[in-house]
Amino acid sequence: MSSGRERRSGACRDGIVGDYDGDGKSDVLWYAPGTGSDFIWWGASRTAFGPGNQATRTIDGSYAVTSGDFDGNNVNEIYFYRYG
Ligand SMILES: [Ca+2]
Ligand SMILES: [Ca+2]
Repeated sequence: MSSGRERRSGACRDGIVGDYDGDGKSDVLWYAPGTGSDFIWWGASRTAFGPGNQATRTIDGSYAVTSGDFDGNNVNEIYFYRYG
């Protein structure tokens, strides 16, 4: 797994890589702590990877985020953790 950070539309987002739909291609969750918009870029072998192939998600709140296959079914889950 790797991660990165980007700034778009005024929100700073963390990119969390994982295969969230289990198709064998890596996807990226772009998560903005707080109320900024969040979305997933779906990995694809024959179409453009990026904003043209994305789904919007609403994750309000500020969390530490990571991903992994925590139950061993070859699909990554996203783990949100709030300190305190
Ligand atoms: Ca995938
Ligand atoms: Ca899993």
